[in-house]
Amino acid sequence: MKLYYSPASPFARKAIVTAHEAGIADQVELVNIATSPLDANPELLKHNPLGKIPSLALEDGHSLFDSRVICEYFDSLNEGDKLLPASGMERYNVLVTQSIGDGIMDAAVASRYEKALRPEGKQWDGWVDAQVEKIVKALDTLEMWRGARLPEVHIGSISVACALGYLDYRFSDLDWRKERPILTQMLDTFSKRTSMKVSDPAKA
Ligand SMILES: N[C@@H](CCC(=O)N[C@@H](CS)C(=O)NCC(=O)O)C(=O)O
Repeated sequence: MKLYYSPASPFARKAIVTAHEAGIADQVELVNIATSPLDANPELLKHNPLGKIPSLALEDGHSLFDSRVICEYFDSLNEGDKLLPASGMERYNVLVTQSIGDGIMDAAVASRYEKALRPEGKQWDGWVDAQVEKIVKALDTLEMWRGARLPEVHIGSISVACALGYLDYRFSDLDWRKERPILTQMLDTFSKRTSMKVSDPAKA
């Protein structure tokens, strides 16, 4: 199967990290592709009408997209400990942790597009500030919420680790580690994992 990705995309990183943690990375061929909301890559559009990465092309011709779907598919192939618990509150805690991680990435990517893609005279600082506010509130919630079980490896903590990595990569002036020792410790520990090392956007 082929995973369309870009090294800078935190959602694509989440899929790559999950493939490694699920023990199936050797089954995934990475295809580095450039795309943008204003100029979708034609090759990518064959697999995802939304033109977004990550997108996964399966051998049988089916395509899967949205990092949540791709990560769940990778976990279905996982023969070790599952990254998404099968049922109960454990499952929903992991899923909502993933939602917070994905939400941080959504807000961060939206801010990045506002600054990098929108013509200067049309940029709206108030809108960017509102996205940053979402990020800050989400980080504060994760710092306090023990239900997120951040030291463990699951689809939720993978999403959060990729979100924090993206903040380091694109939003270093946010200083997110300040007064957030639990998240700081979490990313320090996560960053030592092979899955995170091989997908580090700063080393691409
Ligand atoms: N909900 C999607 C979001 C993916 C996403 O926004 N990817 C960005 C790159 S980080 C993208 O492909 N942007 C191009 C576009 O919006 O057209 C997921 O979880 O995979």
